[in-house]
Amino acid sequence: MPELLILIALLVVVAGTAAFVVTTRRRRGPELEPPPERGIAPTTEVPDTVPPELVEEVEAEAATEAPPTLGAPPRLRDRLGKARSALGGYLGGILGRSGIDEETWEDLEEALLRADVGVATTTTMLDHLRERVAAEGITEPADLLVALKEELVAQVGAYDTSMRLEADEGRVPVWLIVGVNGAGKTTTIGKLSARQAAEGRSVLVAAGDTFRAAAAEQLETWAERTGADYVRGAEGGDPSSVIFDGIQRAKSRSHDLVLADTAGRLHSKVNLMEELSKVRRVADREPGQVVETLLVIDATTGQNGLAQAKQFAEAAEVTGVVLTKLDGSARGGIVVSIQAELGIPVKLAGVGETVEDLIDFDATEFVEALFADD
Ligand SMILES: Nc1nc2c(ncn2[C@@H]2O[C@H](COP(=O)(O)OP(=O)(O)O)[C@@H](O)[C@H]2O)c(=O)[nH]1
Ligand SMILES: [Mg+2]
Repeated sequence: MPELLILIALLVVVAGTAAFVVTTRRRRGPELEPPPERGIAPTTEVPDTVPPELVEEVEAEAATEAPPTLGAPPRLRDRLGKARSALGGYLGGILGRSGIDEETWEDLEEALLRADVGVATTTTMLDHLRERVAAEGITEPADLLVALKEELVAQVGAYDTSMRLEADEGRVPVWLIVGVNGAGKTTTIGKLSARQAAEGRSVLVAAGDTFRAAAAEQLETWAERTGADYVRGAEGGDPSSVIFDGIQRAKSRSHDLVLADTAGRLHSKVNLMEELSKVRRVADREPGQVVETLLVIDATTGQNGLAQAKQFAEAAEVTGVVLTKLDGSARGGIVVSIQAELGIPVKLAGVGETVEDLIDFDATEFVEALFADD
């Protein structure tokens, strides 16, 4: 009976499609699931005969129920309060003079050091600026500041700040997040996870900080909030295994990206840097591939952050820095010295504690924000 066969075939196709839809929805996590009572999208639900006022109502309601999107990121200059005031006073003094003299150079040096640019980088930059002033015949303090801005932008902007998302065929891209305790690793993972979800990627976060159970719980909360898949291990467990488990799960569920948290300190006597090297090796093993190793540095730790960066860069092949707490009492100049001395680009800046408070680092915007006088 051909009719019966066709009917059976149709039923199989319909059931298959329904099962596929159900599983894909599950994978997106509970937060992104549409409310159960509505079922289908409101635009298809509205019959042609519904009066226009009602259509508007339905659509307006639907808009508020849409999957979570991220608001616009804050502007750096609105958050960089302390960093600006560190420079501000000195720059005012320099501009107030009728020409460029030794005192001007001393003030500039003091301003850069106070802004946390660091001795080595400040010296190099000012030497270069002096040459330029001589060569270009700059005599006005205002022109000197313009030249200084240009030097800073050139120094800070000489790096590729893009984030890699592609891995080799069949491998899962991993972003490994490293840094000392309290720097803002877990918070940054939450922000990154939200951003990736908003861009349409499915993310798995792996709780590689097994030092405290609370750390895994904090990450779990972020995962739930941002609709990410999540893997954790036992407290005091092996961080490499947790991350490797996460990668395998991400592979089997076809996630687009693994964000791996790590500890800033350890239970065992194993050296933190040795442990991180191991974590990186394991995470880079098939099916995983570490495409970014992001070092999170608390900008308020000033030049101390530079010392940390040196250590981590040796252990974990750091590809970029996330500079957090630029909204706090940070003075910002650490950006310049990290890049100048280590050649590692600052790729992202944390400017607050909420999910939106992460911005792509941009050299021109940063320097303009530092010098802004409103
Ligand atoms: N003001 C501010 N606080 C931050 C920022 N990033 C993280 N924090 C806070 O710093 C503290 C430590 O962050 P956490 O992510 O737990 O650090 P972790 O130990 O490196 O994982 C928390 O209270 C965060 O809310 C930021 O960009 N600005
Ligand atoms: Mg943490």
